[in-house]
Amino acid sequence: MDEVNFAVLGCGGIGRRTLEVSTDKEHLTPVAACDRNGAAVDHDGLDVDELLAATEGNIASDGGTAAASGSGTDSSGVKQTGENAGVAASVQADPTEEPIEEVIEASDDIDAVLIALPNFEHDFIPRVADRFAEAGYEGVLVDVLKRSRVIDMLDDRTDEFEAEGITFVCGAGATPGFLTGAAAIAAQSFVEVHEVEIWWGVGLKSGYEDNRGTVREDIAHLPEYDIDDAREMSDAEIEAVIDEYDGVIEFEDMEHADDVLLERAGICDAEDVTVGGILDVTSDEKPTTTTVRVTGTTFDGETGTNSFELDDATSMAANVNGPALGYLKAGVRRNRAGEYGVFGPADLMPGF
Ligand code: IKT
Repeated sequence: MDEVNFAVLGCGGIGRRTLEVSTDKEHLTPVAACDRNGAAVDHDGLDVDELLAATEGNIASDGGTAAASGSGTDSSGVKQTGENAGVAASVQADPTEEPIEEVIEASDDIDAVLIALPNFEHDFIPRVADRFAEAGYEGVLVDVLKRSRVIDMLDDRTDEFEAEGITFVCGAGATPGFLTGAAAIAAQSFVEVHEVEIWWGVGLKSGYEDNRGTVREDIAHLPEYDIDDAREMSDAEIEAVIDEYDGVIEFEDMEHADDVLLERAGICDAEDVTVGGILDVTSDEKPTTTTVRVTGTTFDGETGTNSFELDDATSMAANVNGPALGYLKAGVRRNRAGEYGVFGPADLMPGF
């Protein structure tokens, strides 16, 4: 494929690891990165090593991604409990109060933008997309959002994206994302899919600092909390919740968009998809093997379950950021072929 210039909005764990993974991938050149404090733009390609060294251990307590929106109501609203320079510490960056605006202004030669921002307000990522559309951006937007209800908000913008020439790839992390795509492949044996069970395991002892944003989003799935609680809680309060569970939290019936993304691809009903998993912040070992199980009936009347397992040795960082960049490239292919609108991971797999 031809070269792809891309930008990353948000330089917390996901943003930084995506930049790192991209250096091992072909045809990908990161040309812009920002967080709430600053923006780095270099049309010849960022020096990723320098940017990572400058931001490592130097991110805000919310993961450094929360308020890359610039100001006011565009902030995702996480309570700020510390001040760090973030991207602005890089020699390639300038401090700015309008980081997303800086990237939009530089977006003429940007083929794809990875939105690596947490979504503590459900319409936050759709509103970021609006800003690109209103500025006349023509290219790919990719997000790693989790919540099912955001997909409808993006679908509502399909006409606008098509008119502007935007290809939006939504839910492109691990789950939804990698595992949704795996379910779409596993469903190919069947003419009717009865059930999709997604079960993940994540060990985040050394990776905890880098993934505070993800852990915060996970806490919002516990029955006693919601997204507003998770947004408002201080870091100490989040850690107190984790301590209540002795560092190992099991999640059931998570509102993850794998369900609507599989339904809109015609594979099964959203209500037949379940997502759950175990997060262990006391160990880097996965507490359980990440598995996708797809049960269905074949054309010749057999009922079977196709299973897809991730290796226990592959990290969450590998399983989120590799697929995110893979879906980004798939989005660029679609965009260059003139296909615009909203695509989920299952739409980029064999049809059902
Ligand atoms: C996500 O970031 O996609 C969701 C997180 C789960 C990641 C699963 C990775 C599994 C693996 O590496 O084996 C979580 C719900 N925050």
